[in-house]
Amino acid sequence: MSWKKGIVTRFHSNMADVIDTETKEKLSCVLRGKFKMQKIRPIVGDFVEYTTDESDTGKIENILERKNILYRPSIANIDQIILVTTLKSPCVDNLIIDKFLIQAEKENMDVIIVVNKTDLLVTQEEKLILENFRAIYEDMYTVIPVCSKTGENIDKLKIFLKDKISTMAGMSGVGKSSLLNFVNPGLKLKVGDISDRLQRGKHTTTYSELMQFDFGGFIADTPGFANMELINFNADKLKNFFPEFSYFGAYCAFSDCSHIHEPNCAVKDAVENDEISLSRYNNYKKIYSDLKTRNSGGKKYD
Ligand SMILES: Nc1nc2c(ncn2[C@@H]2O[C@H](COP(=O)(O)OP(=O)(O)O)[C@@H](O)[C@H]2O)c(=O)[nH]1
Ligand SMILES: [Mg+2]
Ligand SMILES: [Zn+2]
Repeated sequence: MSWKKGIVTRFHSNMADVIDTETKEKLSCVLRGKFKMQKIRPIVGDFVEYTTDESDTGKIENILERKNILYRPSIANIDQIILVTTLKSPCVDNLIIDKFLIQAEKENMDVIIVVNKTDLLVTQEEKLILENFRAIYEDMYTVIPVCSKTGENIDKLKIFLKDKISTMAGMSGVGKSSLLNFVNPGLKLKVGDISDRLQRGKHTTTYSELMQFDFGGFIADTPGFANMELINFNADKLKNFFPEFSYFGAYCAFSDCSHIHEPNCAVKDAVENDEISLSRYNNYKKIYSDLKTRNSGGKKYD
C-alpha cells in the first residue's frame, strides 16, 4: 500500500481531517495504534503520511518532522505571521505592535505587517501617520497597507499567502476576518465577532483549524499570540528580539550592553542619529523596565 502525503487541518472526535498535498482532497483519518501507545498525536499543521483502503477513512502512518510549533493555539509548520493592524478605528499603539513582533521574533517566524482600513486615512495628517509607520517598520519587515472595503493591495497580500501556512495576529477589531473574507470570499468568516474562534461544545477541547485558500495555502482560524503579555520573558534577552539592535550592538563598549544605561552604547548613538527609530527604542526601554519590575516581584505588569 503506498503512502500518501497530506496536512492535518482539523481534529474532531479523535479523527483528523487530512488534506492531500497533491490532490487537495480532504479525508478523515484515524491514528495508527502505535501513536496512542507512544502518546504521540499530530497537531494541526502537521505533515503526515497516510494510507487508504476501501473505507472512507484513512490511517495516519507517520508524522513528519516539524519545522516549528506555535502554542495556544497549537499549530505546526507555520511559514509566516500576518500581523494585522490599523492606524485609525482603532488606532493601535506601536507598543502593542512591538510586543507582537517580539513574540514572533522569539519564535523565529517571518512577519508581514498588514495595515488595514487605509480608506479611513484621508487627511494629509492621517497619510503622514501611515508614512511614519512605514518608516519605523519597513527596514525590518514587509509592510502592506490594505483595505478590506476597497480591496486596495489585496492582490499583493495574496501573493504572500499563496501556498504558505500562515497565522494571523492582531487586536480585535482591526479587520482580520474582513480581510480573509476579501482574500477568499468562500471562507465566510463572521465580521465583528470578538472571539475569532470557532465555537465548539463547551466540554470539548477547542483546537485551532486550518482553512484552505482556493488559490492555495492555509490560514489558521484562530489568531496567534492572543495573550499580549510577554510571558516568561527574560528582560536581559529582550534586545535579541529587536533585529535592528544586533548590527549596532556589536559596537557597544560592553559586550553584554543592555542599551539602557551603559556608557558608549552604539545602539543609543544610533537612536540619536536616527538610524534606529526612537519609537522602537522607547518601547524597548518600557518593556525592559516592565519585565525587570515584574521579575523582581514588584509592581505587576498590566
Ligand atoms: N472602514 C473600514 N472598516 C473596516 C475595514 N475592514 C474591516 N472593517 C470593519 O472593522 C470592524 C471589525 O472587523 P473584523 O473583520 O471583525 O475584525 P477582527 O476582529 O480583526 O476580525 C467591522 O465593523 C468591519 O466592518 C476596512 O478596510 N475599512
Ligand atoms: Mg474576527
Ligand atoms: Zn548598547
